[in-house]
Amino acid sequence: MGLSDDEWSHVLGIWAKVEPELPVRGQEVMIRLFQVHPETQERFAKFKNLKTIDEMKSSEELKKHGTTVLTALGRILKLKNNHEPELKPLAESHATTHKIPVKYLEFICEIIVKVIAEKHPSDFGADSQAAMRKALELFRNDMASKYKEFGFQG
Ligand code: ZNH
Repeated sequence: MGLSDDEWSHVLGIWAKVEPELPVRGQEVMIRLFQVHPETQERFAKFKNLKTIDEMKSSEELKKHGTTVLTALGRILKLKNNHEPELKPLAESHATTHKIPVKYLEFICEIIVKVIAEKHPSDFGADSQAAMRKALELFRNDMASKYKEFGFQG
């Protein structure tokens, strides 16, 4: 269930608008993830002690991590339907070291769509949103099947 050329051009078109602002968007995504799904924050030894939104906002480490996550995701999206080489090491670390359930990947993907929709309302219409959702679903499905290869049920 790959995406069509047209769907990929929607995905990469909006990603090109997000890219110049990755650190601040990454920070927003992480803070929103921790606010909406506090259980996800517990997974981060280095962030679980950040209590208030202000503490989260002033953490350079959190901003850096948000950048790392969105940069990795962007690399995967740009490989379109051929993301396997980039996805494999990520699936491995998330299955064996971090042990992050697929459900949490769903949470973060939904938040990514929402944050982009809020910041880019005129560039991220229904077709683009649908295409991005499909790309993120492909990402999650492939993460989930790699998880199983690494012996993690997700
Ligand atoms: Zn993650 C890390 C990406 C989601 C948790 N991550 C990480 C990194 C990257 C990423 C690139 C670095 C490297 C490695 O592998 O380790 N992520 C990512 C992406 C996504 C994610 C792309 C989607 C979109 N994660 C996630 C989630 C969670 C996580 C959801 C939870 C909840 N991660 C994590 C951890 C870590 C990581 C815990 C480690 C951190 C430190 O440093 O400590």
